[in-house]
Amino acid sequence: MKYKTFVRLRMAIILVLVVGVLAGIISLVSNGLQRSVANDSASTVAPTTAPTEAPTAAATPTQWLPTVAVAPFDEEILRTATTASLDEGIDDGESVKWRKKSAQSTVEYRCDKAKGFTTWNRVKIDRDNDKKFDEKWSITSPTEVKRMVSTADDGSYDATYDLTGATWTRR
Ligand SMILES: [Ca+2]
Repeated sequence: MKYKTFVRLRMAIILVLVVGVLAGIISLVSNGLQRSVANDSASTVAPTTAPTEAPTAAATPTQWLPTVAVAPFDEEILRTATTASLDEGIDDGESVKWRKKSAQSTVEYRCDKAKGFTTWNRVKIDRDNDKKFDEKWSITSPTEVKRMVSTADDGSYDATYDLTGATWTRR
């Protein structure tokens, strides 16, 4: 190696070392400053981690278990069926029909006068307004109710429940 080259190399190494040391000092000083600033404002700094977003709950499939609690909507229907006047409906001589439609569902109450009933004795419920009744209820008395369910909402009533207190019990 020529002496000139050696000198250049040595100078380069020294330069790199000096720059490195300077850079180190600068970074230490600035870190120290930042830390003291951070300490001063630590109490006001909000956590930066965003709360983990809960996975979107999929629509809970209706579970047609051996027993199903009487839902508030069911209670409302039972209450209406056992207390509402027949004057609410349209009398065709044979039966009285009363259709209550909301944005979510349609409930159809019937009183089969020709069969001797004087109160709403049948209810048909379309829970999703797809024009197919999900359920058909037969109400013999406020405590004696048979509930037939089309679990697939396809017009086939494949599950039957009886009202037992605050519970539907599957047959
Ligand atoms: Ca339906």
